Amino acid sequence: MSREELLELYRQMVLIRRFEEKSTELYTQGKIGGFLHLYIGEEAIAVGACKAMRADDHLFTAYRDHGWAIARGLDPRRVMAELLGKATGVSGGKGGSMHLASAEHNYWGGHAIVGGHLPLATGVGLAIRYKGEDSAVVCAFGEGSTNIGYFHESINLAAVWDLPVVFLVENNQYGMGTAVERASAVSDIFQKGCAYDIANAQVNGQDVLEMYRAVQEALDHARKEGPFLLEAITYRYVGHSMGDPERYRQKAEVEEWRARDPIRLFAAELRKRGVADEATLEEIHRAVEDELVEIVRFAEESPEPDDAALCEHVYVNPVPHR
Ligand SMILES: Cc1ncc(C[n+]2csc(CCOP(=O)(O)OP(=O)(O)O)c2C)c(N)n1
Repeated sequence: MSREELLELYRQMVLIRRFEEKSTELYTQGKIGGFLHLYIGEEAIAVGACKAMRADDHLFTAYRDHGWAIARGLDPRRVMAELLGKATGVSGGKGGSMHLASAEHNYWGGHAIVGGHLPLATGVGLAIRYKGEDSAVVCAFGEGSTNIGYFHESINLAAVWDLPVVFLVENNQYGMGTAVERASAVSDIFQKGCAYDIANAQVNGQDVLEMYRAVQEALDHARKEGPFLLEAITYRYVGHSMGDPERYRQKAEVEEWRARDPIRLFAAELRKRGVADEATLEEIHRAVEDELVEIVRFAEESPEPDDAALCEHVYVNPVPHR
């Protein structure tokens, strides 16, 4: 990877981190309604995975989706506008935080129902095989979702039909307030792939370059052979969503993971490789701050959707043939 590409990965991670911190502020000020699930601590996964994806590949995610949208190349101003329920938002201001999507980017959401998007991702995998195309699907979800029927049905069919789907588990150790060992009989989630005889692996989700390599290999396998179950080990530093009192874990545990912060680790790696010195990294942080001001200004100054928009996008007529 070139110096520019490495620095771009760093910039994206910093932007996602600051975007999330800013969202917390706006939520506290009552400018964002509904739920808000933050991605702080998990940035290396989306950034590494999206770097490995091609433009014609497809992406599905759960509700912890702001970082994914930004990494996939959606305009961060329009992502923020969506959080604020504005007409300029990526989903017209009607989806909100959990329902980001963009057909232009082959990004099919942002899903609130735990595990609900896995069968949809499998369906897109089937469409790809049916049409004889060479693209693939990345479907990201939390470890809690692997205890749900959708997970087993989707992996089973993807295996039976050799579908090009990478099932990417973001194991951040907790499903709401429940630790993975308390909810999942097998807590090394990648091993669940063995039950369906599909390729599987575990990767350090705090390391953006490892993520990039692992997803690249998984996508390569998916295109040629069929599904892959990849488990990224990570941690979320903040609550499940805003308002989570976090009584289920010790502060020391959070601090221990903060020492393995994906942004700090990557900064150290860039310095070690001689790719960037302190001044270069600081400049990236400064540029992100400027961008953030513009992101928030755009979102705040955008209009609300008008009343007629409520009736749009309910039915598709005529049904498009893609
Ligand atoms: C079918 C369904 N059941 C329950 C919920 C409530 N719920 C929302 S998030 C969540 C935890 C999911 O945890 P995980 O899949 O590990 O994702 P994470 O939040 O850790 O990213 C639950 C149970 C839901 N949204 N959908």
